[in-house]
Amino acid sequence: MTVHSFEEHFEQKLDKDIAIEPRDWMPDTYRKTLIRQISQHAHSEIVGMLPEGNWITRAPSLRRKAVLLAKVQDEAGHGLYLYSAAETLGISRDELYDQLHTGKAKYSSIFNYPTLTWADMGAIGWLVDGAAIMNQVPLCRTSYGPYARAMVRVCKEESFHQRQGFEIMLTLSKGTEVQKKMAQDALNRWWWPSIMMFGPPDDNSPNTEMSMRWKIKRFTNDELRQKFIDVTVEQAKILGLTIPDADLKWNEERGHYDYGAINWEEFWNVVKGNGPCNKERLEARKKAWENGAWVRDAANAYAEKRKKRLQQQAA
Ligand code: BYC
Repeated sequence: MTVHSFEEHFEQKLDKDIAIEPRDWMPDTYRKTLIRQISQHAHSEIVGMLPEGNWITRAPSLRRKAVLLAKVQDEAGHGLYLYSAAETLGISRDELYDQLHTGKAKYSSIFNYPTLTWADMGAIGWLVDGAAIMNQVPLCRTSYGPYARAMVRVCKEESFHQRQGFEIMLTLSKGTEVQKKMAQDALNRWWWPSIMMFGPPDDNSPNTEMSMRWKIKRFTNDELRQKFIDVTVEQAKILGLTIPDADLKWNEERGHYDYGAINWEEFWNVVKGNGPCNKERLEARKKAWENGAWVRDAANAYAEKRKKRLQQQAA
């Protein structure tokens, strides 16, 4: 096949919604943008363990502790599926971690905010995992096979995460005055960062156009943000909590909620590394990497020894 026919074959697969697989020919820029998106997604899962991990020892009951522990473990698993999917594109795990540790690769802005009270566990599950589901369900149909397949399992687990968060919020909002206040305070702090998670507005999103054409993204940032707001406003009504946006209003003509101006300056500031917890999060990941050196060394030594034994047996 000529380069031209390779390209044609790739385009035909995209047109027919046939998944692109690791051994298929793909444009270099398609490979690069996938590595960028999948690895940033993986880093987000792993860094995302930190804000909630902060509350495992202080969960208010054994049941809450067990549920939170399971959720945080799920996130480690999501990171592993995603790193494995990125590796199928020809980048090593070491390189991926290095990009995170040197600040070359991004991770989601949302995980640079602190978790101040137990209600934050509710708000994260309800809003952050809710936003993640909205973004990730369409990714089950993303054009790259290994990424799409990883997303199927991730989304199943995310729905449990969202429900456990909503249940915490429901319990608090139906509890004492103090508990209700805690829930409202958590909603006030997490609402805007959650709607920023979907990324910059479409007219300022350099990657969207190409990613939509390649069917990596199935919806634009603003489309997903609107869907999330429409669904979540109704859920807030069930909780009896108030979304902290004075301009939030149902628009009959559009069939959607209108919402107030997003502080994009805050978003870019966090993305650039200047959010409340950026330094702390990166330090924690680097420390975990350094402290894990002996495990990697031991695993390598064992693998080496086993290889030698097998070679001796075969000789
Ligand atoms: N934070 O052209 P754009 C989760 C960057 S959920 C930081 O629109 P794209 C979890 C973007 O990378 C969170 N950076 O980009 C939930 C780009 O910079 P580069 C993870 C952001 O890729 C609960 C630049 O801004 N989910 O893991 O077309 C518990 C311009 O943006 C953000 C995913 O990663 C942000 N929020 O669209 C635990 C989902 N937004 O790379 C864990 C998969 C944008 O050019 N990813 N930037 O230097 C996606 O769907 C897309 O990558 C995005 C951004 C919608 C996030």
